[in-house]
Amino acid sequence: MNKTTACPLDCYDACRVVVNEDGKLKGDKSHPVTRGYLCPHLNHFTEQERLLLPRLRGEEISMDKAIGTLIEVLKTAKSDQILYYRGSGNVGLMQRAPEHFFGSVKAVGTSGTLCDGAGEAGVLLGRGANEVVPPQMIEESEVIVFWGRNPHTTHSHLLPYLEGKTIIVIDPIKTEIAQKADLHIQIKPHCDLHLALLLSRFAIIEGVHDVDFLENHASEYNDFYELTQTVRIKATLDAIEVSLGEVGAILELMKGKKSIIFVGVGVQKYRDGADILRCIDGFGAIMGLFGKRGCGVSYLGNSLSGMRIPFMSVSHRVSKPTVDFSKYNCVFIQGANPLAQMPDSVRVKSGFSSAGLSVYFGLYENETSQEADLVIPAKTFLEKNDFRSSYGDYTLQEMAQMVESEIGISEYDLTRQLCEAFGIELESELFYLDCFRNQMDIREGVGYRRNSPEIPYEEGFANGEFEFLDTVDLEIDKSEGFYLITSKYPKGLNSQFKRPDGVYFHPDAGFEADERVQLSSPSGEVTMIVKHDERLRVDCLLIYSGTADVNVLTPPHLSYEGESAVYQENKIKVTKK
Ligand SMILES: Nc1nc2c(c(=O)[nH]1)N[C@H]1C(S)=C(S)[C@@H](COP(=O)(O)OP(=O)(O)OC[C@H]3O[C@@H](n4cnc5c(=O)[nH]c(N)nc54)[C@H](O)[C@@H]3O)O[C@H]1N2
Ligand SMILES: Nc1nc2c(c(=O)[nH]1)N[C@H]1C(S)=C(S)[C@@H](COP(=O)(O)OP(=O)(O)OC[C@H]3O[C@@H](n4cnc5c(=O)[nH]c(N)nc54)[C@H](O)[C@@H]3O)O[C@H]1N2
Ligand code: SF4
Ligand SMILES: [Mo]
Repeated sequence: MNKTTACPLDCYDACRVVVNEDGKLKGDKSHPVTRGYLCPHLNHFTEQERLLLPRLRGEEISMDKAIGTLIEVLKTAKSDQILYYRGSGNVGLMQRAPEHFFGSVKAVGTSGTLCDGAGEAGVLLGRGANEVVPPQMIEESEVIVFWGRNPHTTHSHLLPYLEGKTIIVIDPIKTEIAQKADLHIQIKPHCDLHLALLLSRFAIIEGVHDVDFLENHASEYNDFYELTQTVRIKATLDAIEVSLGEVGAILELMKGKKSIIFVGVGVQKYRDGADILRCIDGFGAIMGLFGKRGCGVSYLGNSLSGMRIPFMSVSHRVSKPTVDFSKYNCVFIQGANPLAQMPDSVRVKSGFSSAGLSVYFGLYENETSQEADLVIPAKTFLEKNDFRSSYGDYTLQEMAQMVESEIGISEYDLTRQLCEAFGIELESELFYLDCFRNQMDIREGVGYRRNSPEIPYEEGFANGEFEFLDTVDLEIDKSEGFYLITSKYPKGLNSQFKRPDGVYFHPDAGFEADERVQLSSPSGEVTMIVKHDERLRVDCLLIYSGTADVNVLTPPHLSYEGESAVYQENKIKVTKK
């Protein structure tokens, strides 16, 4: 008999997965998002080479010995010298179980993100809460805007909904969706704030703004209009390399139409990422896109919003993108590969090597497992019980254990052993699973988070009104060098599965395919092999997320709001080797 679970990977789609009698994974036709197919990550999931045995300083050991060693070190370390660092290798809710132990012993955890935090801070400042537009809502819309988001790579189950819709894409790369779009604005990177302000200004000048909506839900819009008037039109259009005709064309296509703007992490990998999202939201408000069927501005949602998490959480935290591993006697890494994925890799690697006991709890061999003192293999999502809440819609799905395996340990079982050794109270696994199950509403065979909105912001904004940005920094980075675009790779998921390599340039950028170039930024230097990609602008270079050493080039700064990494802040100088 077929059994169903859900995909645990860090992805908007949160697919329902059918496991047939031979253990093969398939998409579920009856699920409104998956509609029958999975992506290559899950189609080849069971073929992935994984860690089989625990290791202590290079030597294979038993699981009992591994956990014994960990307990010994944890017992002697002071609580403020223990760091708990969890990544997003598996976004299941039971991944939070170990935090119950680390929170109970008053260890240090992390705050902020390597991902969407700058943008989310902007969303929260404007709207008060972060609600997403589920893909099914596209059926009721007419115009879809992809703004710094690449659905063919990162949200493929949204594509079937796009049939027959007018598509606008704002992206420095001519992505697949840009090639199919009715209008593609190949904007210069880090200029989205300016474009959003100009769009808002011209929307009002041309009278395509939604006065009713603004009077009722965003009454300060005249102040925002004044702010947009501080943008010098011609000089700004020249600087961001967008024409007046293109601004007009966006408004013409959206005028009077039900429109959804899907915004991705691409626009906010900068220190002022929060302001950028807030200006895009501001444009959405000017057009009256909130609280209506078939409309919306949708960023990455918060998969925990409205949910009760029954585990203890850490009370003391340090910023994740800038954490200094060298300060801790025990560093516990779970579901993450910080040596490849955190910014400023040179600093991260040296900090990690001078930490006391470094522990890697994961599925695969990678940069972090290679350097860790103690390696503990995890169980895969098919081998343990969990629940999956989505950040691309409001689904909450049960992930029941599908197979037995001798390999690895689950997050709950490891937590249980640690709690036992320290005399910390922990409920049964069933208790936690029931707690998540009790927060699920099942409608037409699909589980949803209880109290999730049918139409985002239908009840208005959490702060009463939409709050526009009231000051902006309009400076455009004119420093020397190429813009770094570091976006997601189709065949991999951050540093899991197939790893990309090389640096991509437009063929006219002055570098030959296969030649070696030295790339340098204020953060560091690396040598990479050149590949060509005609979809790029000539002033940009592309190094996919997951490429070894890409983060040698990225800075150790936090976004001004949201404690996020800012992967695209540094310009890159290139010299031939
Ligand atoms: N296949 C695959 N899927 C994934 C992932 C993966 O690694 N691989 N990762 C998952 C994760 S962790 C996340 S957070 C999501 C992210 O999903 P997306 O938001 O789609 O992420 P990115 O690919 O980083 O960026 C999207 C687009 O932003 C564009 N961009 C870059 N800079 C700018 C800019 O300054 N302005 C504008 N307008 N556009 C810009 C890029 O060219 C890119 O096409 O994807 C998830 N899905
Ligand atoms: N240059 C650049 N850097 C980036 C980005 C970028 O776009 N460009 N994107 C950033 C973003 S958006 C994100 S979200 C981060 C992601 O960065 P990380 O959170 O570090 O995620 P991954 O690189 O996918 O590493 C996940 C690891 O989790 C482990 N794992 C998988 N499943 C399980 C499990 O069930 N249990 C346990 N214990 N472990 C498991 C696997 O071994 C895998 O190696 O990277 C960020 N870094
Ligand atoms: S990675 Fe995303 S698209 Fe692929 S199976 Fe998982 S949820 Fe679906
Ligand atoms: Mo992410």
